[in-house]
Order: sequence, then C-alpha cells, then structure tokens
Amino acid sequence: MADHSEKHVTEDDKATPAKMRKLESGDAAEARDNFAGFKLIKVLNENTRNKCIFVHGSFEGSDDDAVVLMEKTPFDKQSISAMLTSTTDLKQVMQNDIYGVYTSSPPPDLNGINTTIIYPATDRHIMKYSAQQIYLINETAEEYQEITLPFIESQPFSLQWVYNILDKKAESDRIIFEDEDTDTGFILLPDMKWDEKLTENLYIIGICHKRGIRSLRDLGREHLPLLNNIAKKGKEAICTKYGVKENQLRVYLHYQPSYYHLHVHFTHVNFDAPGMNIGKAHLLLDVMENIEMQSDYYPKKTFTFTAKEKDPLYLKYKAAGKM
Ligand code: G7M
Repeated sequence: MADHSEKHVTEDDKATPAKMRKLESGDAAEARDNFAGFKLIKVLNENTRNKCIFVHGSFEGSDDDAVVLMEKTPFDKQSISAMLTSTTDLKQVMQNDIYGVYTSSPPPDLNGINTTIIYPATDRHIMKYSAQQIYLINETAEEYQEITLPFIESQPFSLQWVYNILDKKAESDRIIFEDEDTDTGFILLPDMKWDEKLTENLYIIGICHKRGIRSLRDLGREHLPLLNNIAKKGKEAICTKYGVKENQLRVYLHYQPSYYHLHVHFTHVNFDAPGMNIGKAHLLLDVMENIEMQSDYYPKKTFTFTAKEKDPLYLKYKAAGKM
C-alpha cells in the first residue's frame, strides 16, 4: 500500500503564492478577536432547521478567500436560569390577551455562536460549503481503482491539519485521550464542529497514528486490532470524561471521507449530526464484523455514496460516462 504520509498540495491550494506559504508552514493561523474588515462576498448555503449559515468572504488587506461557518448552539440547561434575569433585554413583538411574543437578547457569554473560520480557503472549501444538487454514485472495486484512487492521489484535501494534531503542533490542549502505539494507536479529540459545551451534540474524532490508510476501502483483517482499539478505548475515554455511556455513542466512518487519513467519528445518539446519513456513514462495529467475515470485504465492495454536483470526484465519474 502506498504511503500517503507526505504532504500533498492540491491545485486549489496553489491558487496564490500567499496560500502556498501559509499551507506549507504547517503552523496554525493566528487567532482573531473580531470580524473587523471582513467583506462578505456570498452566502454559500444556509439551513434554517440546523440554524447554520456558510459564507464566503475576505479579510481587509488580503487577496485570500475566507469561508466562515456559523451555527447557533443548543440551549444549555445549566445556564438557563442565568439567562432569565434582568441581564436579558426583551423587545416586544406583539401582545394579544395573555400571549406576549418577544425578541430576547441574552448577554453575549450566554449567547455564543459556534464559528469556524477557514482562512485562507481554497476553491475546494468554497465548493464544499456551497449549496448544490446531490447525486448517488455506485463505485465498484474496479471503478475505485480506475477513477477514485487516481483522483485521491492527484488532489486530496490537504492533510496538514491531521498531521498537526498527530505531531502535537495544533490542538494538543484539546486531546482527550492518546494511545501512542504506531500500529494501533490514535488521538481522540473534539471535532472542530463541537464547542464542547453540551454532551447532547457531542462530536469527537479518533485519528489513527498510522499513516497511509486512506479510508474504509483500504481496510482488511490486519487493521482489526487498530479498529478494536479505537472502538474500545475511544468509548471508555469519552465515558470517563463526559459521562456519555457506550450505548449512547454512535461510532462510524465516512465513505467518501473529506480527508483520506483514517479517522472515526463519535457522536451522541440524540444528535442529528451532519454526515450521519445512509450513503455516508458506516458503523464501526458493522465494519469490524464485515471484515471478520471476509477480510477483503471493503476492497471488493461496491460502495454507494453521495456527491455534490461540483465535487471533482462526481465530475470524474461524469466524464467517465458513469453518471
Ligand atoms: O468526512 P470526514 O470523515 O473526512 O470528516 C472529517 C471530520 O474532521 C469532520 O467532522 C470535520 O469537522 C473534522 N475536522 C476537519 N478539520 C479541518 C478539523 C480540524 O482542523 N480540527 C478538528 N478537531 N476537526 C476537524
């Protein structure tokens, strides 16, 4: 199996020299205090049900693109009494008999919005977060070899953020658990989508130390000790730190993943997490059972997965006359 540990710089990453410099450094970008000088270019997508919005913009004095992901967070039962005090301003919208409707403005510290800034963002980030028609692709083992694998090898999303975590260059203060074994070890930490405030929307990822396992497609019997280890120790560590029991955790892998370095998703069973749908999520226990029954189950399987209309992989399948 090819080793993918070296850093890939995609064509999109190469868009400007500034982007190259920042992406090659491997350092985390500087923290920002506010959105001063931010110019909104376009709302890429919004979802009223999930109360999130994704926008494309830029920061003053920079030619680089930025993608900002904002999501209103669930209510915290612990802080609701602090919210129902004189510190929360009420503006009346209407009153009818005993029914009063208001817009309330709680103090900022009780009213945070989970915000991710991707900067500098590549064209692929802008595409990834744009509203698009979705299609299903059936990928046979042969099509994986002929279309998907060459695509992954030619332009994966940069794995720099993954290597920063594994090398303790970023997010090391957020590590929940680590097993350092080079074959079966992994790092467990909050997914960037989770603000760690409430366990109701708990979202944690386990990233394996071993490099070169791109996805589910690469898994066989030799990986069972790694998968068992992530399943067992990951769940134990989450239970110890957050009190969420094993039978309240959904543990799965994505196919296709966005990032081709093996990682496992842990989410709270009550949470309707993005990317949990059929055509994307594969339960880790099912994966292990399938491999136990047949070691080359995943290399041989026909996968059905969802892809967006501007996704370069979808375009490859279309160009090959498969769509
Ligand atoms: O779809 P895929 O299985 O590749 O999911 C990758 C996961 O990694 C997503 O749930 C992302 O939210 C998460 N993620 C992506 N980035 C860039 C980061 C990051 O820099 N830090 C953390 N903690 N999670 C990330």
